[in-house]
Amino acid sequence: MLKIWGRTNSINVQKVLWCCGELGLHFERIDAGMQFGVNNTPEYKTLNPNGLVPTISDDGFVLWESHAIVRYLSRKQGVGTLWPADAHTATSADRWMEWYSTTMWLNLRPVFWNLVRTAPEKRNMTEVEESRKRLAANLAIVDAQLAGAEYIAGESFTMADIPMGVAAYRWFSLPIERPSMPHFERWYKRICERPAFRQHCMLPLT
Ligand SMILES: N[C@@H](CCC(=O)N[C@@H](CS)C(=O)NCC(=O)O)C(=O)O
Repeated sequence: MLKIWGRTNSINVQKVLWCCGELGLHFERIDAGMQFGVNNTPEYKTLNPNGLVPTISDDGFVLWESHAIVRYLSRKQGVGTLWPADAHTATSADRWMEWYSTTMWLNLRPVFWNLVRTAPEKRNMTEVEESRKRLAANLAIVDAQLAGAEYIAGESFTMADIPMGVAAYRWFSLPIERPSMPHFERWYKRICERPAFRQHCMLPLT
């Protein structure tokens, strides 16, 4: 049995839930994080010493880090779909996931955190604007990639579309200036048609 710990409004939990939806996996989800607590208990920290969500247990195999979980499930259940069968496409997908974590997320996080999780009078709007500009520059790279491909890693939907999809939902939902990016917008429209994305990711930002 696959167990997933994490609250449904977490961007990192949503990646895992969406991935499960794409793969048609059954799972049990346990609320954890923020108002639910659980993640700071000694029991939880034996599973994930960071005290963060998501964490999974797949028949006793415990794993944390959302991208590692998406890669694991994709490789286990989605070879030829989420996990591309050929090494070049799989590695390219992996590269975009790495780039999301090491580059794009660092710019998205301050925009999201200030505008969603911080009281209006405490928001650092200078940080929001500087991060928004850097994020727009990151997304221009994605837009250029999508000018020559239907999806992030090529002609079909893969695990690489998952982090980009949850980020895109925030980019298009937050009250921020957005330069026109026609290829990125076309791709996002198609992502919004996916039932598992609608179910797990298109939720109010809280
Ligand atoms: N790199 C980790 C980051 C995990 C993380 O920061 N999770 C946040 C939620 S998005 C968290 O657990 N915050 C504490 C809480 O929810 O109480 C991953 O991708 O899984």
